[in-house]
Amino acid sequence: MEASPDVIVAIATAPVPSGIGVLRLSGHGLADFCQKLTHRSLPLPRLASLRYFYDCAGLAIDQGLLIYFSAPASFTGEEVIEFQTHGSPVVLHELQAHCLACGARLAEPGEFTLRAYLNNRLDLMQVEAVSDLIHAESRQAAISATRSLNGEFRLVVHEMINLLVDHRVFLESHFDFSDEDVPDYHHSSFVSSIQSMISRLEALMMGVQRGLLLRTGKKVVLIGVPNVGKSSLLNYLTEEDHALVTPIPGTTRDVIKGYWVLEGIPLHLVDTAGIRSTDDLVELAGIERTWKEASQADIALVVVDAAQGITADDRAILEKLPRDICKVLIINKIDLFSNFDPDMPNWFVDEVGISAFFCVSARTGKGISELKRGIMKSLKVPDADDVFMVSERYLALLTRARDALSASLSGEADEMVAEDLQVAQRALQRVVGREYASDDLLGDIFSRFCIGK
Ligand SMILES: Nc1nc2c(ncn2[C@@H]2O[C@H](COP(=O)(O)OP(=O)(O)OP(=O)(O)O)[C@@H](O)[C@H]2O)c(=O)[nH]1
Ligand SMILES: [Mg+2]
Repeated sequence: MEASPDVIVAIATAPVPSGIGVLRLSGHGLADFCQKLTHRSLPLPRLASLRYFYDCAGLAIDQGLLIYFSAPASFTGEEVIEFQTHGSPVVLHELQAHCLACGARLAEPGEFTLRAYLNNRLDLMQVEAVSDLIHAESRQAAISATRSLNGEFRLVVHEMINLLVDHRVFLESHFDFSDEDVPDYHHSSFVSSIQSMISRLEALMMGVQRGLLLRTGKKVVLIGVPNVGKSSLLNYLTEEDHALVTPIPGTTRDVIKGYWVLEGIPLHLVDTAGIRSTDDLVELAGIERTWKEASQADIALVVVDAAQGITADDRAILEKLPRDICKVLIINKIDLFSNFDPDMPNWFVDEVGISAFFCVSARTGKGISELKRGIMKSLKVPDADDVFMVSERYLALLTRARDALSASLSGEADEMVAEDLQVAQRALQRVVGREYASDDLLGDIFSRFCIGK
């Protein structure tokens, strides 16, 4: 991907009737576009100017605000014009058509941000933060993305690179002037400096892991025999009437997905067809899907009916679930008893491999807050003070840097220590650097964007 001198245009807002809509142009020589679309010259940069906007036929189609940004003080680093129209998709399309007729071309997804990157307005981490912010599914995810966009993460990494450079300079001078009076490098201040860098890296890694959890969330599947209240629980937890609930066993036949944000963490909750032996082809196909969903889940909520107790069929489900997923047993319908006692011996918990069990009622909500706390615990949220919304790639680089620093502490010769420090520095430079970004990587990152960004 290379910078192109074309003027690009895109509708930056969602294509639905709304309060305002924004059409964005970026490139050079935008005075001509301004003249043709508004019949007036460019206003002063960064000042909102009230204008009529004209279509290809020269008719005023809307009146709104025009803001001009001169290069390089704009999002893309080029000249940019934003037309703020009334949010009519028709108006926006007509104005876009006029821009195309004046020689602009339609922007590719993410092309505005790509230009910002190519013109050094944003580094790669900030580019990804823009994408994360757009796709943020919770308030915490948005706040974290904004912090990455502001470069807080980058700042910490830069600080560490500078420290490593200092250490390397010191070591190199040791090689060059080894006959002279340069103090031994393996002194305690080196060890404590590297140890503190390792701790800072580990804190960063925790922050990134927490950010990843906030961004991607976890998949939680509700599974069990028919009629135990899986769909009722889906509806209760998501506070939406997603799934049909009836007293007829086998009501749910397909996979039903609900979105649930638990303490800022997006959970993709999946209700499934109840598992039983049946000749009904539709139900069988549904049950096949249940197992497929379970095989991809992070957590399985295995639901049983308090009135039935744990049956052989329930046990069979627990045993058939993949070993590596977290299994939480939910005993539902406890409202049917005045004082429900689960009578769950420890040996049973161990034998069926569940991490916890909860007694709840999807009808009255009893026990649900304990269940929520239990699910939070199963999510193993990394305990980080800072949350960084950066891509998973950075986690691997931070890990490499951390490992190289740990190795440097046991390096026997100065040359080996120097080499470890260099590996760590390179890994950190790749976190913040531009020079290592291959075309493939850029393509990957920018393809996640929407048109107009
Ligand atoms: N008393 C009581 N009834 C419940 C509770 N949860 C669900 N039910 C009832 O149990 C019946 C089955 O509930 P569903 O949520 O459809 O059960 P399901 O596990 O999704 O069933 P299938 O889709 O057939 O697998 C319905 O009549 C619900 O009203 C509960 O906590 N207490
Ligand atoms: Mg159901």
